[in-house]
Amino acid sequence: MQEKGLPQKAVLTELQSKLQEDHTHNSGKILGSMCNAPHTFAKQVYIKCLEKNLGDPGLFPATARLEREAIHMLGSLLSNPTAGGHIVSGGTEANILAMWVARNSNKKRNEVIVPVSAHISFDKAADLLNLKLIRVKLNSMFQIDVTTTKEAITSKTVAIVGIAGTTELGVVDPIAELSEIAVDHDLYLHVDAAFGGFVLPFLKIIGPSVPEFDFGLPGVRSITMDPHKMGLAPIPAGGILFREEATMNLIGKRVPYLAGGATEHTTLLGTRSGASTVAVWTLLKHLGKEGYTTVVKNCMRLTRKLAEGVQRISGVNLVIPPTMNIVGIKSDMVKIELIAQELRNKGWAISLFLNHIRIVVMPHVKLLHIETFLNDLEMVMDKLDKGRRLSLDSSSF
Ligand code: 0PR
Repeated sequence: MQEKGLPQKAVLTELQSKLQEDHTHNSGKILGSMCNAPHTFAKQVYIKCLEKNLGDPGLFPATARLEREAIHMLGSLLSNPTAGGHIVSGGTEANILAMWVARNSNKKRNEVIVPVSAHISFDKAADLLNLKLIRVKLNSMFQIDVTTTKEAITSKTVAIVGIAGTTELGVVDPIAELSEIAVDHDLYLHVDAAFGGFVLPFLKIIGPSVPEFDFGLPGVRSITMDPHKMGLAPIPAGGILFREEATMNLIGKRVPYLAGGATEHTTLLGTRSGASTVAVWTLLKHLGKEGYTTVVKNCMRLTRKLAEGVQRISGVNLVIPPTMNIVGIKSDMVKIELIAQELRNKGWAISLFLNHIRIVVMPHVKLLHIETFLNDLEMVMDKLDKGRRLSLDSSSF
């Protein structure tokens, strides 16, 4: 650190030039992220609330009340307006909290059944909490295989995890069937709807055939649902909801000395952002079901455009028809890594999984971006196809 501070103007100039390298959501080039440019209104309230610390709720009782109201609003979207929970730092913390509660519900057991599609946060949770993940294969629709799930249950099983909107493909596991299994075997069922939580309730309003995934199913004990993904909230804003508020006591730690008075922490973090909670509350109030339904409707319209466009390009295809605004693109003609590299060379920030490229059609993605991407994909496939033919021709000599 330098001895003497610089004037604000000089620091800003340096900062601006250093930040130029970063991608921006508004460029439309980010097609592989589940995050967004936050909603303008949320940003306005966020910066007004930066001093609020929910780690000491006695100092900020009004903000703590807003957190409860936000959780109740989210709970009502998930068929349980009396759910307990927190606005946390993200889906990772939410999933860790759920696994922590599950483990403490029966400390004699340590096995958690997860689909192989489970997000990496469950590996982190298992590592931290000394849990053993039992990974279950997927069926042909990329959902957790129910028969294998039943077979995986042992006297050590403490919980099952189902995903409502997988990271790779946006697939929804058969949560209703998992719920039955959980009830039959008295197991904890956690649903990771980090992405799908802000999509499925609104898809249901648009069209009828949306699979059940929430507290309406008796076995579901907790749900992750992230405002900083499809909820348009500024980072950090994850959501963890428990069917019964009291369940959180299983991980409660009393902090006696706080300035606002003794409190029980039921989150991983101590000091934590009240601004995030206020921003989430504000957006839920401002957008309402109608606003979020419009957001999801637009994303799905563009998702269909993208899916149709991909199917028209020779050499690539869809992994499966998209359930929500996540599209998996595969190729039987050339290695997927080559396609990804060519697209990245053209500036597209896409995600590469083992056998497919993932596009997440977030609200910052517009029609022009989809059209430009499809053009580029077509050009890339032409180029790679020509290269492939040339190498086939030369190898026939
Ligand atoms: N659960 C699911 C189903 C997820 O897809 C994710 C993150 C999480 C939990 C964890 O959420 P946090 O990242 O909030 O802790 N899924 C995104 C992904 O892996 C995260 C992400 C977001 C990655 C933006 C890249 C990016 O640019 O794709």
